Amino acid sequence: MAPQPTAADKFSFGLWTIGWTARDPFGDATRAPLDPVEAVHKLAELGANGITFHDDDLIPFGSDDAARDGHIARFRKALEETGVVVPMVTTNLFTQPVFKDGAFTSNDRDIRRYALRKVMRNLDLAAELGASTYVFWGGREGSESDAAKDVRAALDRYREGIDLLAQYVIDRGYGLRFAIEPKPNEPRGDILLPTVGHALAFIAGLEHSDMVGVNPEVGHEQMAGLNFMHGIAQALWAGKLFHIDLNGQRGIKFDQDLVFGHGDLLNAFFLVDLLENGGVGGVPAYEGPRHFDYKPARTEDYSGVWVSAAANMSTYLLLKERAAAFRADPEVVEALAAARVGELKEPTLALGETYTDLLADRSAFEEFDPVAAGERGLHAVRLNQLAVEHLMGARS
Ligand SMILES: [Mn+2]
Repeated sequence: MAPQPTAADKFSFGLWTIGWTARDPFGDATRAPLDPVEAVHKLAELGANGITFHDDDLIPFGSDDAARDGHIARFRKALEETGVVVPMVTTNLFTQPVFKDGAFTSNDRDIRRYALRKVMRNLDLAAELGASTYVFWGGREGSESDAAKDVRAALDRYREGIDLLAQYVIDRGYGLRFAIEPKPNEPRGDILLPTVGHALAFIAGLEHSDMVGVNPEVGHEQMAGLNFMHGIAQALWAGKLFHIDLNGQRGIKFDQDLVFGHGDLLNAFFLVDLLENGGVGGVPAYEGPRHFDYKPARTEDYSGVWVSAAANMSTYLLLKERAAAFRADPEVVEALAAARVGELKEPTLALGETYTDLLADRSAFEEFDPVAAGERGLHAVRLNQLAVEHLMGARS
């Protein structure tokens, strides 16, 4: 029996996920457009508590002010009726032809100025709706031709754009934090800030770096062949996990946006274990929304869309249950000790010890037997198998 989500689980979905009409590069839409009002009501019924959107998901591109106000009013009413919240908002800087060479990093300066204005207008709306996080996915910030993009100049313009928008948010008192979403490629041949690591390095050089973090997406890191749980751990270590996009991906190929857990299930298990049990004393390491950025498969009609939306949440909750059982299992506790996992938390030098003391410590070198130490087993595979057995429900 799949566990039922509640608002306390903080599950949220992008309007563009459940609302994807399944148009892909090779085929037309297989589903009719979804009314955002229906999306809000349906998500509330399923137990999600948040909905997120790009400006153009809610307000069709090119709408005049009256139409824009109408779309926002209907959406707000649905939020009020259901109690669904808007934890995060983002900007579409990729669909329209104007952004074919990027937004903040387009070679065309007029387009860069237009992109900033498009974001500023949507920041006003994000603040109005009570969002706390604003995501930047620069899907078109990149190139296919290495000759056609000065990458260092593009990074200067990227920084200029984020610095300006951060200043705008500060001056308006919006209280929003920014989260940059890395992706290695697709739709561009190569995208700037391709991984969590690249984004963290970029953020360190920003004027208001304190208010900028990352929004890593499972599939985006896995498209680069990386271990997503490791990326999340480093983002947490840096204090920069401001938001997360959960989905599934099977290896290095196009961006699949599968249901969470429908790709690398074992990595998803360790991810949920980290998020839910990775804080000091086994409390959650991350308190923000558990946001799903997936696409219901093109094979699905709307009943399948809602089954897949529910699947994301129940998979997360099942993994959370399994991870709790893993942590509570005395055999796992013993295996963790045998693998000396906890010992890594102990600083390598004692409190107050200096390198002079280390040099004087004969047991650290002269009397140390590196051959014997190299022969000691780590028992890591046994620990991993215990995790697999818990994941498969073979242990309770
Ligand atoms: Mn995403």
